[in-house]
Amino acid sequence: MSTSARRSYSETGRPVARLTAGWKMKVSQQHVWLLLLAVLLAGPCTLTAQEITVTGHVTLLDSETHGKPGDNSGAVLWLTSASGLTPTGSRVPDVPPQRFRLVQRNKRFMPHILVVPLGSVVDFPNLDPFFHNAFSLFDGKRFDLGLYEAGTPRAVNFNAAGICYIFCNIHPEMSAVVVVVKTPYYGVSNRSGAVSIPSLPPGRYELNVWHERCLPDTLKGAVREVVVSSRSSSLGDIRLVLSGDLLKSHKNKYGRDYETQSASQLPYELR
Ligand SMILES: [Cu+2]
Repeated sequence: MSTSARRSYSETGRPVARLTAGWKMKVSQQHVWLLLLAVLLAGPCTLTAQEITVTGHVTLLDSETHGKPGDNSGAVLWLTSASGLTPTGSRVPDVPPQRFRLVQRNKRFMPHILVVPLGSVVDFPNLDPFFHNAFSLFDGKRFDLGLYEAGTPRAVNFNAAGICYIFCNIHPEMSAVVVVVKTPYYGVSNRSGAVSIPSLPPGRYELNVWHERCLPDTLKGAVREVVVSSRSSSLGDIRLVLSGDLLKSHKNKYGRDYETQSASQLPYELR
């Protein structure tokens, strides 16, 4: 409060009580703001103390490697609760809308495997000096981005949960998988097989697993309930039997075999 304000109040004869009340109000408002600030600052600390990072290990059993240690990457693990509530009764937190990139470069989709929370948008920039296509028509979100060249914006909103196999209608060797999950709790195994899923509230969850070379029955058999607590944060070793390369035998977007590459490429190449 300014000096002039103080003077004008004292000149009218009523001001002292009002001034005092005003100050009291200001002081109590300050207390409220300080309390709010303290709660805001303390909140995340309290939550963090209850959140657990779950770890696990994936072993991919491939008959081609004859039991030798191989590449254990690309297995997707996610933890869900069917009720939409966390096992402690609070609502599963909404994952804010996120944006991802699945790039087309050197006739490859990169990354080959992408996990996104439901509702995420993925950009598909073409970074090659010739046309590409991206389509997904067999499972999960279905779309066909048509033929397009570098600099043409193309994006897809993945608003349906599931496994989305993505191919290019010109280049049969191009493939990617977008795994759309309805949970913020997911992770992907690295080459050594390690998986880490951060920030889980303690409780019971359903563990789901996916790998592009696993048959549906193998994946169904891997589903199990897990208990997450400060004393139980390991998923242990998850062993998955691999089949042949299921993506290699895919069809084009018309459900037919691809034509020979040289013939199919000619109309679209710019160089
Ligand atoms: Cu292509």
